Formats: sequence, C-alpha cells, structure tokens
Amino acid sequence: MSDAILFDYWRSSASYRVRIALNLAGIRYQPIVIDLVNGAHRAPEHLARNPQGLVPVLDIDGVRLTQSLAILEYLDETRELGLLPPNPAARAAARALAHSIAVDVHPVCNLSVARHTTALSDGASDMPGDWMRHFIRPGLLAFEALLAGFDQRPFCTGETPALADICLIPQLYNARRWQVDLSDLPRLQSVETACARHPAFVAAHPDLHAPT
Ligand SMILES: N[C@@H](CCC(=O)N[C@@H](CS)C(=O)NCC(=O)O)C(=O)O
Repeated sequence: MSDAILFDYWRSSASYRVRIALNLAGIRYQPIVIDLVNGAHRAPEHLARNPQGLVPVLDIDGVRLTQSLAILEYLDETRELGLLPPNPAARAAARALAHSIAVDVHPVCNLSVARHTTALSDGASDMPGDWMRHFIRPGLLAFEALLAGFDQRPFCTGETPALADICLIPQLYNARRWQVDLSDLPRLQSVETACARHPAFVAAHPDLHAPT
C-alpha cells in the first residue's frame, strides 16, 4: 500500500531530489517510470499530467504536484522535514545555495537542452560531454565557495539533511556521469560522504531505480 505515486526516471536529477525527500518523510510511494530516453515524457498521457512534459510528477494527498522545488517545499510544509532554517535570513541563504544548482546549473544540462546542442554541434565528437562539463564544473566550484559561509555539521547547512543537500547530491551523481573533476572540492566531498551514509539518500540512488 503506497501513500503517493511518483512519475519518475532513474537518472533524472529532479526526480532523485523528490525520492530523497519522500524517503526523509518516510512516505511509501509507487514509482511509475517515465522513460525520458524513449520520449515517454512527450506522450499525451504524460503531457496530461504535466503540460511541461517533465518529470517528476507527484500524486499525494489528493493533489498532483510538479516542479521538484515546489514538491520539496510542499513535503517540508506538510511533513515538517526541517529542510530550511527558521530564521528568514538563514532561509534565504540556504535557498540561494540550493538554487545555485537547481535553478542555474540543472536546467542547462537537461536532456532536451543537451540533445539540441548536440544536434547543433554538427557531430562534434565530445558532445554533450563538453557542454555538461562546461556548466557543471563552474557551478560546483561556486557551490564549494558558497559552502564556506555555512557551518557544515556534516551536511551543507547543519546537522540534518536539508534543501541544499537534496539538490547537491543528484548534481554530483550527474557530474560523475560526465567525468567532471571533483578532486579539489573538499567541502562537497565531505557532504557527499555524509549523505552516502544516510538511508534516505542511499534508497534514492539512481542505481536502485535503474531499469532491470
Ligand atoms: N524545474 C523542473 C525541472 C524538471 C526537469 O528538467 N526534469 C527533467 C529530468 S531531470 C526532464 O523531465 N527532462 C526531459 C527533457 O529535457 O525533455 C523541476 O525541478 O522539476
């Protein structure tokens, strides 16, 4: 018996964020695979769920939600996950950290963007890898610098996993997929180590959601 349905794709960073948050909330969910590689997200059936033709989509509490950041905030507000600090200035700073990835890096590395840029590059040999590295590495360097302003204990913004961790870990998975050099990013590496030990992050890992 599940409490929610997640329209999901294993390698989707935005879906990965929502899987982590559902696990943090202890919500049992039924995953329904929307295969982005074969174009299932553009099928009328999925466009009826989300006219943007994107995953994730979450059915929960009798409502249908899209946009991973909106879903994370909904889960935080209804399940009191403590994803953001109470103080308004600290909240703004924590959001800015998370958004530096979710709003600035992730969209330019989306499947449709990578495919379009590959098509425009006229067969250049290292597309879309060059494209991905060009945007991911500076985004992560900035995240590393921003982290210096937080008290890492051991997560990005404190003792418990929060919004920034949920946005960072899927981006790191994606960075490794595209062979982005992370060796000089010690703060990121220590957050990654802490998250890799946390059951909510472990259970959300793409390898556990890959098609068999
Ligand atoms: N801002 C949206 C982005 C969702 C998104 O970009 N999803 C990707 C997978 S991570 C997708 O569905 N891509 C399909 C495509 O690019 O055509 C969110 O955070 O939910």
